[in-house]
Amino acid sequence: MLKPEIEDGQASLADPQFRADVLAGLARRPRAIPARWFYDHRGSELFEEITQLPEYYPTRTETALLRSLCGDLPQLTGEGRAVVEFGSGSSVKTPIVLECVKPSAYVPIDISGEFLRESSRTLSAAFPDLLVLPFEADFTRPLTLPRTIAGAPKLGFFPGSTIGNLTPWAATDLLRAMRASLGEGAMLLIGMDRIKAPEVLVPAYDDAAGVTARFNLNLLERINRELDGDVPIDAFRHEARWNDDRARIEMHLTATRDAAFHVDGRPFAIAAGESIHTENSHKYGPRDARILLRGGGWTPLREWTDDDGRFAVILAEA
Ligand code: AVI
Repeated sequence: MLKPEIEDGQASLADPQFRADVLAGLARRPRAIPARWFYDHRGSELFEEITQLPEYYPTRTETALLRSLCGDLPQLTGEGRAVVEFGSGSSVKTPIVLECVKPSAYVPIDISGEFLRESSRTLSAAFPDLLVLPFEADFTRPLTLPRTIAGAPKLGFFPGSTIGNLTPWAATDLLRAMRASLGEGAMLLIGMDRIKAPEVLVPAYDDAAGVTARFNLNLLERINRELDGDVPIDAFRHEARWNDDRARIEMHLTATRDAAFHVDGRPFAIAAGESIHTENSHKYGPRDARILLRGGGWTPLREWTDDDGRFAVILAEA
């Protein structure tokens, strides 16, 4: 979870950064709005639904991989590490890693305090003897971690192929920031989605039940609700495109007819066929993933993939 949500009807409480990103994103060409704004309350619910879809292989593939690599992990990481998760750790993946690594402490980092507190409470209940230290912060910048874990070597955990939502440039910066935050002797366990046939990739982002379409279109609903918009949602359709040159799935909201609308009092127009680019999900082949990690200051140590080579979990050291 990346941002706090907002109560229905409280347009005046809109995040100023949301307003700035939407207004700038609609004015520029090509139009683009950062994917972080998908995750209001409804968007988070829809993303949860996406992770259960038959077409969306990443979540179940990575979860199965983590279960199978668990036996190997303690001897690779050693004992007594503090696990630092980049993200609130609300998924089923966190307990799998905590159970096998048996960390000295667990530090989930997230910008949304509400999500962080909720997931930390759940984890504390499941692991009553574990020191859980929720840390509300923007992990895209180097951080000073809580002093309580200053002496312990760290194991960073960044599952879900969330790194793929960043351009390689920004992904490298993030990996470097993580390395700086985790310090000497750190390790990183990271999930990365692999390049594969568009026949598999595109349906994963354009499912038959239309959940991903609702997830994408919810951004327009959020704009109307929070930024006093009158975007005609029925004038847009969800589109998932494989961009082979950049090895990424792109999500777009494509206008099905010419449309004019307002956001925050400002007029905008879009012609039929034009789109608002809303998300990138980069995919990495085995070598690409290793180069990305090395570019971010990490040395890959071990890699696990499923039998079909769809998804990889990589352990790297600083
Ligand atoms: C959160 N992130 C890793 C997801 C992905 O696969 O890029 C977001 C998502 N967008 C549509 N479906 C899933």
